[in-house]
Amino acid sequence: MMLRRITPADVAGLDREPVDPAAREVAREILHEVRGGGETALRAWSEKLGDLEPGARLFWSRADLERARDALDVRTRALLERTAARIESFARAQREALADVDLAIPGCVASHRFVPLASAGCYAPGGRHPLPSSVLMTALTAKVAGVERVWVASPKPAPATLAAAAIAGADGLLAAGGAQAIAALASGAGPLPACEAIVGPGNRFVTAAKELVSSRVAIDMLAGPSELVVVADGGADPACVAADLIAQAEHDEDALPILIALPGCDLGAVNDELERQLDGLSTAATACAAIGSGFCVAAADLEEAIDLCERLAPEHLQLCVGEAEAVASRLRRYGSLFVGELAAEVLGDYGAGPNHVLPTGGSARHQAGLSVSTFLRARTQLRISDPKAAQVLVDDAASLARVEGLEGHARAAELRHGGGRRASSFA
Ligand code: HSO
Ligand code: ZN
Repeated sequence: MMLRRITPADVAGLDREPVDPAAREVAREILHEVRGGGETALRAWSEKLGDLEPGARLFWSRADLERARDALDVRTRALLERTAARIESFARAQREALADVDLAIPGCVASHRFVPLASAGCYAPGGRHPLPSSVLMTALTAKVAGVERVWVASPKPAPATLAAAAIAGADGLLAAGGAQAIAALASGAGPLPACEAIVGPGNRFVTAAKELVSSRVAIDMLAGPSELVVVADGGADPACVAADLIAQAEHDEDALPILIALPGCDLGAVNDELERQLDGLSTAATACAAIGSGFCVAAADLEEAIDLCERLAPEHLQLCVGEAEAVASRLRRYGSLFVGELAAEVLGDYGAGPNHVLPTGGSARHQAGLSVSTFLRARTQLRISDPKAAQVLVDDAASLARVEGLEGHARAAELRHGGGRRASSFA
């Protein structure tokens, strides 16, 4: 297995279309039916698509989830709890960094307050590789942001997924997947409330459905297959470089592993390591398919490597270079940056702290990954503290209103001259 070599000139932006048009049409029909038919339509679609055995449980209550958590083997439970604690600490620090504002300007206080959304639906894929880590990343972050009702949706949930939902403090779990799960999260069904935000990665039907509901609810992003760019110099360990590329590649046949090789990086050794490490790996078939569409590009120097990274704006960016901090300080466009060979991307996947739900397909140019901000909205407020001091504001508003030809605005402002009718209450 060898990474295809391309030249720096051949590197286009990642810009992959996040939504497949065919999936969008399927999702549109399912959304329409579940929105109209509620729980019955949701169950029917889940059974038809093989996500739910006839008559099986569709909704797991908080108490059900806690029972699943208590039934989990102690080691896995402790592992999930330790991981949750790290993700939670990071999310709390993020929340505390978002301060409310009260700005005093003459006669007036302008404020903003961070207000959490009321409800959130957190999707986590099921299938061959259920991702309890993604349940922790999304549901815990929503709870730390202050979202009152948090539901997880995941088809055929594994015991660890149910336990992770309990550990994250989720209020319930919908055992459904695909567009029908997104439809139910957006519209509500049975005990599941209509959610104000829907987050988390999923397959192309999930992504298409998220796009379709995004005019009614907040979404985190339209996530595509995972991608990783490794920048490696002559000192990089070929075994680490290959292992990092394989770790992303094993997610999905469409995942995209990319190597930017600086002078001195031993490409032959990296390819040998790919070969060696893929041999006998349980996920080799998927990883090989992804590595087949990945590529390697030799950068003439650090400047060119930085330029390539900025052009790609990848989801994950791993720096296996000697002067990692210096390079890090020059990079802007990435979902999450892993500074130095020891800061392996998989440590981020599994809850070192920063979230692993990240923008893909080059959207890191304009978008951030999931964080407490995904579940918060800054709402602004205005107060007049001293009507006399606020006179300039009143006069300017009236004047600007007349510049715009909006006489009604001008009069509404001027009625506040000197504090308006309630002037005495300011005395
Ligand atoms: N690399 C994935 C997250 C993940 N990896 C979950 C393992 N489990 C997207 O950041
Ligand atoms: Zn991963």
